[in-house]
Amino acid sequence: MLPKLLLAAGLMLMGWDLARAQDAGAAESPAAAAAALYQQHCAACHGTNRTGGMGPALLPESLTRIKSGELLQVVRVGRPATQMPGFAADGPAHGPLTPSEVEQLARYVAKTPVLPVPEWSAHDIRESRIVDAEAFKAAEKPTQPVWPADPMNLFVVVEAGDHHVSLVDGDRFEVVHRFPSRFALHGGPKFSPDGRFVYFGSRDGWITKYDLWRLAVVAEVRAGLNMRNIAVSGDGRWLMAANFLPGNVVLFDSDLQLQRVIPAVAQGGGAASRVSAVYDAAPRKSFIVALKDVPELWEISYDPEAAPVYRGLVHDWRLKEGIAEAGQFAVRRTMLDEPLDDFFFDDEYAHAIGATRPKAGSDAAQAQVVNLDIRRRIATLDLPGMPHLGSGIGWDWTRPDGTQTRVVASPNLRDGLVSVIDTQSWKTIKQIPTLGPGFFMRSHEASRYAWVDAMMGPRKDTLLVIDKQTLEPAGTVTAEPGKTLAHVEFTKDGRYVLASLWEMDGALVVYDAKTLREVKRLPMKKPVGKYNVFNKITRSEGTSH
Ligand code: DHE
Repeated sequence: MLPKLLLAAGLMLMGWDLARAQDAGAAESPAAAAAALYQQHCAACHGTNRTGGMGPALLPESLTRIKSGELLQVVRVGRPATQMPGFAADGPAHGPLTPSEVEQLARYVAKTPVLPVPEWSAHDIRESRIVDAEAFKAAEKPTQPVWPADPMNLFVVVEAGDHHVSLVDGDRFEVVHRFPSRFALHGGPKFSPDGRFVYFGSRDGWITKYDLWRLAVVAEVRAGLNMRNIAVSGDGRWLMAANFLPGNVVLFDSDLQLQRVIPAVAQGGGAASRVSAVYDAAPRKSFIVALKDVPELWEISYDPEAAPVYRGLVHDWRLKEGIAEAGQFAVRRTMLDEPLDDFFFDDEYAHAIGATRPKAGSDAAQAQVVNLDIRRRIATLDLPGMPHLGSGIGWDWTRPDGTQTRVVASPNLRDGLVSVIDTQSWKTIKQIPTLGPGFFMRSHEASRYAWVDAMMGPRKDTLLVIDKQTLEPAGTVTAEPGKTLAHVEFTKDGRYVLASLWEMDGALVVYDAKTLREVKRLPMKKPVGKYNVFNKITRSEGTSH
């Protein structure tokens, strides 16, 4: 009895303390007032510590890409077609908040970090997994698409405007199906090797496995609180998620069952890091991981036959000296001079080409070329601005003297140019001026052109088409003057190019890849990325992997 009484008294005191602290806080600072508004109006859906619930996470890390005006508008009037109501008293829903409270709240979620930093443990990951029993059972059986179109020429289009995904028949250019996605998908969705399943990753850490042929969500899991991207192994058996918060990589099987959590910690248990990105290097049977805050590049093999990994120095590995870790899923580290922000590979996956951020006071970024077998940097390229190597593509190129080589090219987030690099000499052979800083670059084996946007500059409405041999501009394409046009993907045969008219009342615009003429337009809500199943699963040289 006594312990119960003590507990009750303790809880009463705690409650009193809390209420007193909140009262004092509310009187003291606008931040405390905003925090109280949050707990009163938002916590039920977005979580008491803002890590998400029925609604998305409201952490500064999750909201960086949302413009402050847009955030304000969502708090004021709500988000159509979702459970998010409008909170402004002067808005259409006549909510409970004054204009200044709406502002306070929007500023609070966008700018105030949650302290202590929220955690997301292996237990949380396991607990978050949701499985649709019927879809899961059906996913194990062979089937045919329930829609009449070529499943290899299907496009998966992410519409950020209202958080939906559209599936588009790449022959007739018609929408086959449209379904709601998790909030704020980011990065390219990844496909199973047969193209039947697609995996989406959201900035909030949710991963969704979707059966494209049966049009059903199979399973979902939350890998972290703020995720960068996901990669699926070439054999389709494994999926790895790269997280900013908490800084780690998380391994799942293809049904999104947790296998292991690997914290992003420097060699020898040193500094912790966020993870820049993870990609599958299928020919190497491994995932390659770049750390954002620690100068290390990791290779994590999913090959059951992978050689053991030895920690520290060993005289002779054949004598099994030192402590060896089983090779599969062990971290094999390449030590770098600088952390890599983003990277991609040459054709053979022998090298990773990664960008470091420009140093304070310097104008130029650096690209490091890392040989993945000898595990060290073999070349450094000085590239202007901020190359977006994750969007890089490669193609065969004939030098002016008639000899052949392979080049890789990268758009630039800060300067209006595309850097073209010879992968034999690791020299920059040309900086092609574009219409402005851009995000994405695409081509196709069957096309002589590469397409690049200028969405970060005043000419955001125009795509530049570059001749891959002459490395000269070959034309431009504008859908609507003043409206952003960006991110293209080719059809399976390379005859057509689909581009995003990146507006709330936007469209998917189809162009003839040779004549550059518009062929068709499909209305969409802020279409972002689009992904052709065949180009993805065959690792077409013109698209991202
Ligand atoms: Fe992305 C892919 C990083 C901002 C839209 N972006 C990627 C990938 C990385 C990355 C590492 C590769 C993931 C993959 O496909 O597996 N992106 C970053 C950033 O560091 C950056 C600059 C800042 C950030 O906040 O993350 C950033 N990205 C954006 C945007 O603002 C974009 C334009 C709009 C949005 O949705 O957030 C955007 N990123 C995309 C898209 C892809 C992408 C559409 C997939 C490209 C593809 O074709 O594969």
